[in-house]
Amino acid sequence: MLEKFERYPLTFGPTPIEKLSRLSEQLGGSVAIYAKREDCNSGLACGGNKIRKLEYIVPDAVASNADTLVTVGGVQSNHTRQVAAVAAKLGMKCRLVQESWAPFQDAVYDRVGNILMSRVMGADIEFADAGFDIGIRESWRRAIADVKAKGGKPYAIPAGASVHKYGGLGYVGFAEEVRSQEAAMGIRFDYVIVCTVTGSTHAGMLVGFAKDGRARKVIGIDASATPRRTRAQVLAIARNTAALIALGRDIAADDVILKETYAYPAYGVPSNETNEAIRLCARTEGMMTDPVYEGKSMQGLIDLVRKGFFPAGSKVLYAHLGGVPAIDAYSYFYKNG
Ligand code: 5PA
Repeated sequence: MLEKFERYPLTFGPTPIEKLSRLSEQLGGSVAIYAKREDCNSGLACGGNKIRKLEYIVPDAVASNADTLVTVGGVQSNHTRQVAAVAAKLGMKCRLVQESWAPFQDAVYDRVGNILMSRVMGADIEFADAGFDIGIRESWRRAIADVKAKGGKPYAIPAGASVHKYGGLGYVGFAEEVRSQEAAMGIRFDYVIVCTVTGSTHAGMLVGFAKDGRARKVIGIDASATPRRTRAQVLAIARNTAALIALGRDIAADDVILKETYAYPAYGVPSNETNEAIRLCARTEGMMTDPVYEGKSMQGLIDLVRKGFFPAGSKVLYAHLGGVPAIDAYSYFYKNG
């Protein structure tokens, strides 16, 4: 599906699929849960889903002769950290705008985790006084203009690398990779669980799995708490990506399956249930998830299993998209484990 697109390798290769036997047993044993470890996909500053997306964006950045990658996210954005790592690897500069997306302040929220790494990797960081929003950001536009005004050549990467013409391609590749792993393992996954915020991870998967009729088996767990906008953005990116790769099939609004009830109390703030899910996964599998994204999709997965959403005998693939560095900025929640 992606043969005609240039890919700049930034990952180690196909990510491992691991069976989560103890978690599956703990949840009753009738559903087999597996994890695809996108959190272990690269040596670039802990990796994560943006590295897979950026493999299809970097060739365009290099071809444009840019000298500075410019992007935006929250203070503890995983995306901005991954862009900083890619810029370092390419020998480019990096300009990051960090907005106040999460209505939350642990003691050293703006010092540890992702932002710490971005600083160490040499990114030029500015804070902007704006709340959560998955759309095109004014602060980002200003930063791009500022780089230009100072004689630099910016390459613009939107929030989450999502609303970019090639933003959906990386996760089309994920679906292709899963298909070949399924063939090697002699199994077929009935569902894929994905955390959804800016939308291109879900959108790419949806397009990739549409090829074998599984678009609606991709279950997005909203962590944005603005699900109407997230749903619309997933659909727009999926349609754009389907056209780009000449999928030969329309993507319908109903193809976007998004569970909207796990993002409370707000983007960037874990609920008690999120934290219980993080602990259960950590204590049964030694697999860490974060309070902003993957902890919420883990919460959704656990709740859906407990509710009987997946028929007995189902094989469910949880896409672990990374994000663990942010947990350092939430130490207050976990001071007793
Ligand atoms: C993020 C996003 P999408 O934005 O592609 O929907 O992915 C959601 C997601 N899991 C899931 C992790 C660990 C993520 O980091 N992170 C954003 C960031 O700024 O870090 C783009 C929001």
